[in-house]
Amino acid sequence: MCTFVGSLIESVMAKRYTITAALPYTNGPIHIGHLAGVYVPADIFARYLRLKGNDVAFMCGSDEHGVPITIKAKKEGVSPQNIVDKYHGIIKQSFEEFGISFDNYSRTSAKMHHDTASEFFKTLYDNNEFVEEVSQQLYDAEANQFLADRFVTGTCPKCGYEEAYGDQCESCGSSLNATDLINPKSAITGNVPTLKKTKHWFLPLNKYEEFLRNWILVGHKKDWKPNVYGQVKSWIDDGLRPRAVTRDLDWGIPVPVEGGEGKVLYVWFDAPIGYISATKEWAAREGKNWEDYWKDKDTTLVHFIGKDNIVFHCIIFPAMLKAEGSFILPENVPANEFLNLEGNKLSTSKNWAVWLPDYLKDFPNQQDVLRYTLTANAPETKDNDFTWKDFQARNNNELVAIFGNFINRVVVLTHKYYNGVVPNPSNYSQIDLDTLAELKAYPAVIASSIERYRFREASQELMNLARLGNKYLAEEEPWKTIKTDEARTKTVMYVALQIAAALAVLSEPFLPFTSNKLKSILNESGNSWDDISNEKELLPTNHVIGKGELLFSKIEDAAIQEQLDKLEAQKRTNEMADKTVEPQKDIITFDDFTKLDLRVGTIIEAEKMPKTKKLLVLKVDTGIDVRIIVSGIAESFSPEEVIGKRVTVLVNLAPRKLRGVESEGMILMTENETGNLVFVNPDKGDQIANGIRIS
Ligand code: B3M
Ligand code: ZN
Repeated sequence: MCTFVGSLIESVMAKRYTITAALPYTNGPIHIGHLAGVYVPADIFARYLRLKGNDVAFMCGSDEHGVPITIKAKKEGVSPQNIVDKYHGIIKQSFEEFGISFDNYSRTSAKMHHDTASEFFKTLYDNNEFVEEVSQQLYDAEANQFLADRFVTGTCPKCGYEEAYGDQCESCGSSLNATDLINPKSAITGNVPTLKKTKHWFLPLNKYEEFLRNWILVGHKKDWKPNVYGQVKSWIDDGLRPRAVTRDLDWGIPVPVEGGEGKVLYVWFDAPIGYISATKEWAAREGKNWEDYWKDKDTTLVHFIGKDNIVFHCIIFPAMLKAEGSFILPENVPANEFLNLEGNKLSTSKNWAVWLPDYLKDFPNQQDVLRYTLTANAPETKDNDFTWKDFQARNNNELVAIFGNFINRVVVLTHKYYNGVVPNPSNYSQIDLDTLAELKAYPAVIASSIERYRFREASQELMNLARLGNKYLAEEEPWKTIKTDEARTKTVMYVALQIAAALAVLSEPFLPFTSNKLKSILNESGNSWDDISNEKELLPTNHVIGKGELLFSKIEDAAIQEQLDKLEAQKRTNEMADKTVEPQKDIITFDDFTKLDLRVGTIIEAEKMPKTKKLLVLKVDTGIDVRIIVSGIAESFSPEEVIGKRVTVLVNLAPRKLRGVESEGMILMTENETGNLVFVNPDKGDQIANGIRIS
């Protein structure tokens, strides 16, 4: 009877969820920014919902159209298909190895997707939901190409950022039309574009303003993240305008209506439909009905994305779904902010990133360490920084020292005292009762954080449970009581084993590899999330646990230094690439040049100019005389450092007074690759006498 009611309640409570994670562009591998912003939180959410017995479709796939792919293909001199095939494989495999539990990872070049997106477009077209318009669009005559989206950059009319794209400003997040850009420039040739007439289909977003206002601004004021809500509000308050959903390109999904020849769907029209096609593909494979996941109002749809995708998921895609008419709308769009790396913005083009395939190679079998670090430090409410030192500290001080240490103690002692058999507890003391009560509260605490998309908080609660275990053992000291009170020791070990078993279940969304390992160590995988709060014994007396094995291992300084060195080398490469060589000055005559009297000299004395930061007063032997030269190098050199230095001196520069000291000449300086000042001194300077002329 009891079981019957229990399972009835459960089946009533189980819900259907469609969880989507932004489709990555297939123009490069996945990096930690993508993981922290989208895929790790989405995976935690999906795994948690499955553990709670819900029906979950967790969908993703490669975004294979759009300008980033075309640009990458042009750069590498291969076809776009070639690029997407390469990166689709790399991305899919690294997600799998990292334990992102997509139910389907599809791709937008799949026939199923082309058909689904075409059909979607046609439905809207047939229902007269588009406005067809011939308008002037930016055109690059040299490249013979209309310039939209990332083919054109220019100044954002909203915030003044100079590198805004034709469809979006990544600085302020505004969604733009290419013709909005101030000083547009072709990303292909660098030319200033001209205007040329072309026909396109526009989705009249203005028509949906009222609906969006009511649905989001009124309906989701309380439950959407403030960063998402705020962005949406500012766009709606600004007024929405019709938006072209077709493009004059040859890479993409052909526009399936009359007059659409030579045109393709805008990538942001087709990409979100990719969530639907991925679901269709999966449902066909699993014998399910895809429409249950997209058209049943009892299904909860949640989009996980990064903050630069908010407009597309909160305004454009919902307007498309609404226009189509038969689809549900997202219940939430928990977009994250950005993750930086060691203080600098992540950048694919500057190779400033930790790439997932590299991580998996450099830290084999340590997926959970990165998952944990990215969660504990997730950019949920503001941009955050990933540092290798923090990564090391999270591992060594939390995963190893708290979680791993607790499990290790429990397992080792259980083997030592009871040959791995769970002992029989006797009378509980107050601390046992309190500890068990605290344990039972954890599933609800962690669940509540996850359900409110607070994954950092949830991960810290999980760690707090391990802390509870450690504290309990430290206070009850079974290693001492074993000599004096066997019954007490049994009770303590029994309670500690229950905590270990709870950790095996509750860690699964965050640390799936660890959870599996722990379940096999404890020889128990049948407990559910809700069992922990119920009366069920998670590890009953006489259950035999498995062999011990370390869950985590310390990460040494050398491994961290290796990563830091890699980044340092990259930084230098970028600095060199960034250095723009100044243009040549106006031509001078030979006579002009011979006016300069340059001599080799030696600095023989040096002191700081009082009350200045920049100036050193140098006494220089020029071979002609010994004279005073005031030089602005004090921020780069101490007086001691420069004494004895061979230098090049412009000796016939008109003397001038600096802070009351007359300076007779100038020391020639330049900058090295890291931007530090260095002396221009004669090669083999030690063999050249002071006073020798340089000409
Ligand atoms: N391809 C990801 C990005 O902006 C973009 C997401 C599509 S989700 C439908 O990098
Ligand atoms: Zn802007």
